[in-house]
Amino acid sequence: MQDFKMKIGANWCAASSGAWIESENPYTNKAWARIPRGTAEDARAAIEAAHAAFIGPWRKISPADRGRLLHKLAALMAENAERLAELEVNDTGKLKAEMLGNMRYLPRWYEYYAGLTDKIEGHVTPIDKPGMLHYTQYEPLGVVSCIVPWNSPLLLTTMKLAAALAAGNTAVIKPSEFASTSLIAFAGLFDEAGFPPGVVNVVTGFGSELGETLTTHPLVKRIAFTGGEHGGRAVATNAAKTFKRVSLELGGKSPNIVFADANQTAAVKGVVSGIFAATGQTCMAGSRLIIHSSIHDAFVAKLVDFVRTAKLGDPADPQTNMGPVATRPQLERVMNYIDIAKQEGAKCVTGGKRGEDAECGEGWFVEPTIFTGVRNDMRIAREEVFGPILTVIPFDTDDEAVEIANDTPYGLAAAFWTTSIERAVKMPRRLNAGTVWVNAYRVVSYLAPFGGVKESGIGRENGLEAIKEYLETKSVFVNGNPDVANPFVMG
Ligand code: TXE
Repeated sequence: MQDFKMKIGANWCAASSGAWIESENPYTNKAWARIPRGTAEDARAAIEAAHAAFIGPWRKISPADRGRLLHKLAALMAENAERLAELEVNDTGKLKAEMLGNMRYLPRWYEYYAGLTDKIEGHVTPIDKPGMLHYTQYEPLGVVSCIVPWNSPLLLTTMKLAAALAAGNTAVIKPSEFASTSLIAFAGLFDEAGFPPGVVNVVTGFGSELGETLTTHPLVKRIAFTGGEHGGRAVATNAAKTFKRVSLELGGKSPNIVFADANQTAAVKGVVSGIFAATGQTCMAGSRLIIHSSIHDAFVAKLVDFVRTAKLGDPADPQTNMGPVATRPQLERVMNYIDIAKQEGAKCVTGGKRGEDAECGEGWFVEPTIFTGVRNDMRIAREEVFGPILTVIPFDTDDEAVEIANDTPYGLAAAFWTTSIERAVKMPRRLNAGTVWVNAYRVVSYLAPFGGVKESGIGRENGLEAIKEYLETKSVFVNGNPDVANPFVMG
């Protein structure tokens, strides 16, 4: 059993209460590490350390030097990719091959935003007041609380932190109680890169015990949250009470539409990876296959054949196609939804059980599961399962496909498969989602804005515009004639 400590300012610390939480490995079904069960007092200490760094050493570092530090961090992440991937595999059961790819790609975020640090330029306004100069300047906000879930700790943190730091803010990261170790190891890289202590802090523990402080403390100026609806609502309420800026990246029930003219071989692969990658535990999972009725039976048959070849087992084995579900509560939730779907009258055409292959051992496996005969008003089509369950819903006309796709409280992502150029051009506008993929699924880039509409969230991460989410615009008026006081007062 390994112990991992929190990072508060220059110190590595246990919780002030002395309590620990055991981190379980979903493949072995055994606790493998301990993380501190941080308290509100620890959260306050981390916020104060972040604030001290913000008003102290971090502010004194020039934007270009801030960029150099971020480049060093990116290089260290690349060097440590293997170790960081292993930690996430231990905590989440995600495939090592996928995590390694992930870790090797994440440094790009820091490199990209490093390049922006010295390009955050205000402008001179052609102001309508003679003799007066007006300009804008962008300033960092202060301490940012980054609250992230268990499914992709480092990726989802990076999507917030790289822009936040490049803009000149400092941060307190609160990982999920189920998956904290990679972020603790990551915090160590900031010391190695030469960041001043306190720029990045990590406090671990339960949302119910730390969340209130991290979202209401007066020194926190911005909250960046990814997680479930319940936590998201609590965070948004606290942000409103204390007028903090907030972004929320919440769940989804994303449609993956296959038109009759699609390349079916490509679409089958896209549908499978859209829902079963990461064992269905991604916010953008394509959990509703909306398929033209003329190809329904043949396409479902191909899907089932493909899915049945999936090898479940050790996430570290390169031959494994699907790992376990990441947490015990999640396992119960997924199995419960399988029962709900059956009770609602959906037909399970493959899967529907705990993984029983010899390679599954004691792990928390669920077979990749496909339900046909699903209507869009069933719970299995409306509620986010966050597991390896695909629902199949037929349609006849393009209008009907759009109506079904948009008939959901969520709006994170949508995809469609077609060889028609007309559809490729027209459909993205008609789909209510923050991201639309055409003949693709699950493509993410540090360059491409990501976020949801409707109950999938507020705000955008990644790309050029995300840096503005971490900046305040200051408007400066300079009266060029100091002898004439307030010549243009309004109101
Ligand atoms: O998320 P939580 P959970 C979905 C998925 C899953 C459900 C619940 O359907 O079954 O959400 O997952 C912290 N104030 N997604 O319970 O609780 C918490 O400690 C402040 C979607 O794991 O939202 C953790 O660090 N913070 C999803 C983080 O919020 C609070 C990813 C996320 O945990 C808090 C994961 C509070 N009141 C699950 N309550 C996605 N969109 O990617 C909790 N937290």
